[in-house]
Amino acid sequence: MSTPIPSTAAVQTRREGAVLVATIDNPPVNALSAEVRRGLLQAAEAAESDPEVRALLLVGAGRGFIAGADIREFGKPPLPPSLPEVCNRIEACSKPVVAAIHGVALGGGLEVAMAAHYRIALPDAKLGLPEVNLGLMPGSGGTQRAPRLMGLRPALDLMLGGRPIGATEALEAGLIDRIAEGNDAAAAGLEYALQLLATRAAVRRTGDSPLAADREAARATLKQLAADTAKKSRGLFSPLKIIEAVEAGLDLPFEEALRNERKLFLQCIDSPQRAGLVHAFFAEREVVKAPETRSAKPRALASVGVVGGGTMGAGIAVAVLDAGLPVTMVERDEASIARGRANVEKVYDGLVQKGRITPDAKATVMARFSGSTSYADLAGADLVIEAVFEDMDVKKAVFAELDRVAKPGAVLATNTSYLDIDAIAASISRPQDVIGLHFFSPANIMKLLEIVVPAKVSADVVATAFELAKKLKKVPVRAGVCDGFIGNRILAKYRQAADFMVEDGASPYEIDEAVRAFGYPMGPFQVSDLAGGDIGWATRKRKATTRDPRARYVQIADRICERGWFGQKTGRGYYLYPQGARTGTPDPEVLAIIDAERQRAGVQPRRFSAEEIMRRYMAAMINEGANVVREGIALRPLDVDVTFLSGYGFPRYRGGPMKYADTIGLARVLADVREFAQEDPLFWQPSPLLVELVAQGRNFESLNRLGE
Ligand code: 3H9
Repeated sequence: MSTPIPSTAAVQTRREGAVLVATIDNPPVNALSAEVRRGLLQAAEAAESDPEVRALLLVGAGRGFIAGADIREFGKPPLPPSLPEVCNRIEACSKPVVAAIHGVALGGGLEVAMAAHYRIALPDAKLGLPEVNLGLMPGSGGTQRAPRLMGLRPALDLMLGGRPIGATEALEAGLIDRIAEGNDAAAAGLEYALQLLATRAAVRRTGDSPLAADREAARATLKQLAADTAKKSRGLFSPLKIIEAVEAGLDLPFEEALRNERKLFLQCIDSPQRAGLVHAFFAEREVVKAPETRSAKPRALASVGVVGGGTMGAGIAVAVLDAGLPVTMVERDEASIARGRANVEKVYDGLVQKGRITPDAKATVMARFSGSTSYADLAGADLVIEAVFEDMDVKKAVFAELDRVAKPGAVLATNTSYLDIDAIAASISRPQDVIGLHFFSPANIMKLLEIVVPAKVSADVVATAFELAKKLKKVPVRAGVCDGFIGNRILAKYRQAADFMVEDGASPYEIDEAVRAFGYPMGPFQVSDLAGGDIGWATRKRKATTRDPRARYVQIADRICERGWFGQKTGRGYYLYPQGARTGTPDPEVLAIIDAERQRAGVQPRRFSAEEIMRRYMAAMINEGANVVREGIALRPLDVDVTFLSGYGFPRYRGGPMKYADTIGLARVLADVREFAQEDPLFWQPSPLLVELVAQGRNFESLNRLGE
């Protein structure tokens, strides 16, 4: 028998005998909105004041327990009650409180569970404190309660790593008390609560126990961890705050430690890193909602063909195999297909060697792979991805074959990074089926997938490409057809800006250092050495005839390539790589080549500060980003951001180049472009979109929200 008592829409309460069951119901993920917080507070108070209630059970409706604080509320004026207040009220309850967890209990969600007195979880539960991924730290007692339940080191791993753990691990760590079989969290929780009542189990407040048994040992651990984290986290703010909050908890009374945690949490909330990371979180969820994914249904996608077994083709094949789909690879002759198969196998052999997969698992995956020298074997494929040599005639020849053999309705994709996909589509009888799928190398690892949409393609083909990205766990960004699409088109501009700076007096090493200090894992010249200078060289030669004769052209890279110095694979490029070293050392001969080029160009070298290097680098990137948005090549500024976050190593905590531009102010970016234009007005033409936004006092974010 259950007696109905007042509920809010977001937290419904009902009586099950002596147990008050509070169900959090705030789709899609039960985020802790102000209404949920109010509802939880009311439930705790109702449990306390109702003499017939002897225990409180917290459970989530739908897919999971609670996914955390409502991220959309960050940066807005706070609404009462605060989550710490709610958690403290739950913990203070004089009757046992049980949290029954299924699906996710993340961030504030796990903090609610840790404030309860007992925790039970279903086997599918994922428990985590991922705040660090958003530039935050647990702010509702997590830094104090997690170490008390789990021990210092496991709690710090949970908070600093940001990755959730499963139910079994949580049980072993002491984070939960029990695992229940089945799929009904409410029933399991109720049974547990009744058992607790039957055994007269006491209220058990996490905050009552000490944070660490041996404070001196804990202090030493934290000191070491802080030093390691400072090194590893490359300028991130919140990991050190997490350690600081835990350390303070060693000495402070629990309530004061909570107040201190709150103070540090608010510092994180106010940091631009939090704004950048939350922007990245939502932008990554926006990019998948391209118009065609709403207007059309994807076509069937059960088998994939790949044409070409080089590095790119093999990487794509691995990505598709990893998604559980069968792959047929076609190459022009037996030797090439043998090489293609070997390229695929090499990836799995590497994983076997590292102990990441078993030889049996490799065999299972390879059983889905077949190689062929006949296009006819692609007749059954739902999707064929072409990854052959980057040359228009070669690509058109492949597409003529595909047009001949592919079944009606098969999606025909090209992995070109520069070529005109409209021209490829126009060369066959079914342009509506042709799309660009621009993978990044190594294709089985890199997250970004540019989905390049030519004029004649049908909407369901675009929707299929997004479906593929989902299966492959890639981050898809919709791009229009132009030279370089979103990413490489913008890259070409800031790379040029970097080359100009080198000719004007900065060394490649200074530029790389400035770019790394900004938060990138590598600078542009290191990237060039890694990718191979020959690729860019071939592109420059191809474009030489169409280059604007008035445009400034720096020849340093050509001088380096002419010597056969293509980077890591040849042992030297901009850097020296003695005996196959992975990190390069500066090369005096490269500096001499640069000097000679400066003299030839009649340039008087000058010094560049790291700050000026980044001003120019970013101004070139942002200005071209604005052009890409203005021309509709990217749907919105956030699509540019996601492209650079997922494919080009842009520091995530800065949110992407367009978010960064908003952070420093578009007026400042425009002023920079105009200042640099005084030296080179042809290169530094302010983007009309940038000019317009500044004139209207708007930012890029205002364009992200259009159409909502
Ligand atoms: C925190 O808790 C701070 C506290 O310590 C202290 C406070 C004082 N809020 O990812 P999906 C939306 S910090 C608002 O596509 P999935 C999401 O935007 C928080 N909205 O689904 C999307 O909306 P739309 C710590 C949220 O099944 C929809 O839900 N928690 C939130 O692949 C579906 O999401 C986290 O960091 C949220 N917290 O994955 C967890 N979460 O449909 C962040 C999701 O309009 N969330 N949305 O695009 C996740 O990791 C994943 O979303 C989750 C579901 C695993 C939950």
